[in-house]
Amino acid sequence: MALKDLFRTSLSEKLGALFSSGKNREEIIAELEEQLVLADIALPVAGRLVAASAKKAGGRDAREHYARLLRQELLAVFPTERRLALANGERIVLLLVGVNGSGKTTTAAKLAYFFRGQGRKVLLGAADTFRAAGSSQLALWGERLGIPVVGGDRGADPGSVVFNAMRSWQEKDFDLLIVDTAGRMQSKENLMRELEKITRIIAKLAPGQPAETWLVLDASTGQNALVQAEKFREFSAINGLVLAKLDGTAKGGTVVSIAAQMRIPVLFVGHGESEGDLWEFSAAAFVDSLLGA
Ligand SMILES: Nc1nc2c(ncn2[C@@H]2O[C@H](COP(=O)(O)OP(=O)(O)O)[C@@H](O)[C@H]2O)c(=O)[nH]1
Ligand SMILES: [Mg+2]
Repeated sequence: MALKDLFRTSLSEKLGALFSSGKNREEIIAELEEQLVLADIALPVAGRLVAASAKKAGGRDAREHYARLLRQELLAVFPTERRLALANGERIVLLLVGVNGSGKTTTAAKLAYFFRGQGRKVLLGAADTFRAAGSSQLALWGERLGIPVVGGDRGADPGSVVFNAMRSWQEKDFDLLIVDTAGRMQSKENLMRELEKITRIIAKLAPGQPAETWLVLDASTGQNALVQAEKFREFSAINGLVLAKLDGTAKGGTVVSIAAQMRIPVLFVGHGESEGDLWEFSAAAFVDSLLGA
């Protein structure tokens, strides 16, 4: 399945019916907002999208313009498209952070599979030594996918796992090191300190790194994902989002809400529990999926 097919049925049909109905401008505006909210776009975001479309539509007949204008407004929610720069032999450390259960470990495995599929040499670092199964869960993925994993025992210092993983990454000429981290600590301060320490170790062994710190969010939790995101933003320099568990939300509007409120590029979306259930995010394909292309 392609990204543009993930949400094809929900909003697109409703809007199609709305735009081809004989309703007047005010009715269309009201119903448009309602439909966006029903598609899981947060009310303030839906309100802004509709107001912006209505303003641009001006006095013209709403029906002819709204579909096009709404598409433009939705695309504008995703201003920055980034691709991970692995071209030209660039070598990258990618740190995955997020709360417990958001999908980090699964995403680490999916990303490893994705980039290996692009011909990259990938190493996984299992720095979630806090949770009993955290490190071995990634080791199992590594075994299944044939991708090497550097880990540590339960309770081991995550910093030392990262240190060892960095050494392997450098000595054995891997293109990409994907570091999975713990999402839960006894306190927020512990988690913060641990992530800071990991970041420091990476920066010391490879100055300028980590180039990438991605926040993995459980998109099926809607507004709660945003609350989590804000917490993490307080203490890590996040420069990319991965929205996991989109299969747990029928409508996809959560992606719009998160992107609109975070203003951090959405880089990948997860939609299922297997290694292949990951898509590199494209705003155009995603908006096509929401509105029907
Ligand atoms: N349906 C679905 N489940 C997912 C997805 N990503 C992760 N999961 C599941 O969510 C649970 C928690 O994921 P995990 O990777 O362990 O989260 P972590 O605690 O952040 O490392 C596991 O049961 C995963 O199989 C996804 O995109 N879709
Ligand atoms: Mg995990």
